[in-house]
Amino acid sequence: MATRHPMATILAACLMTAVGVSGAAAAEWSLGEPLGTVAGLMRPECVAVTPDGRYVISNINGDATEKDGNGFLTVVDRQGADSRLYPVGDAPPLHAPKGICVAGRALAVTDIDRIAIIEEGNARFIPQSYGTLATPTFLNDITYDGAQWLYASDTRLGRVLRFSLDGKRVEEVATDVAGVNGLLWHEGKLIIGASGQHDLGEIDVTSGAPPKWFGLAEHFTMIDGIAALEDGTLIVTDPRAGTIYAVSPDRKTVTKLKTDLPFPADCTVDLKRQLLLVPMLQGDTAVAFPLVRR
Ligand SMILES: [Ca+2]
Ligand SMILES: [Ca+2]
Repeated sequence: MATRHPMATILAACLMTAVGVSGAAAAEWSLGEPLGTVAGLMRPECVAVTPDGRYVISNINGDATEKDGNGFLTVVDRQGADSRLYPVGDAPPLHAPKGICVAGRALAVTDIDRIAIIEEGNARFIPQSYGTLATPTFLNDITYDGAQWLYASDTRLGRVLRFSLDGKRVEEVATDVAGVNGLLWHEGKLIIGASGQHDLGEIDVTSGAPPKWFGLAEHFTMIDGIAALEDGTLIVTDPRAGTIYAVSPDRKTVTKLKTDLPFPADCTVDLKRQLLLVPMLQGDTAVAFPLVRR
């Protein structure tokens, strides 16, 4: 049976409101006080926005590497938070779901050593085989190029992999990237965050060149969520520091937006409603912050 969390009703209410956006060219961003909170989550790692405007939250539920079969996805819609979007019925279990991205009509979800492609309550898992590549032990964030490839960070093995949606192909895009976690496909390039470098960088996947780092390592201890605003500003979470940052479109300026948060993980932006959605992994909540342009 689905459970509705009463704490989610405020967030559900804000799903009905679109916040206005000013048209200023050069902007600085801040975050308002939380508009809503979803409680009752179980080690939430990531929030994604579906094309129809619902929010999907992955719940690791237990150890991040254990194949315990108890991971699940929560959905937040206008009715509130339903603790079980997936799995339901006889659908195959998830273990420790982390990154989520929308790929066409499906959701792609990383789950330790595989990716679940979930559509209409059913899941299939990719890849069919890793072939000669080492099998991942900690697939983390995932992003879609909108055409062909799903890109996923393999944090423990320090790689970025890409997978064809049909599960037939898997390739290494970058290696020797210690602690690679956050990924975002943005304007034809792959933005990455890595704890080894403490930095954000960019990969041109067509060149085969190693990541080009932005040189912002002094600001970060760990980089998890990466989201982009319409002006090219990046919103970045540092879970270890409990902080959310903005990185300017020229990638030169880093601004603290919120501090003292309980492990803010893989965030996403709802551009339509101008909300930043942040799962708090150690708070068992997800919080919606209004994006305020000054
Ligand atoms: Ca689990
Ligand atoms: Ca992550």
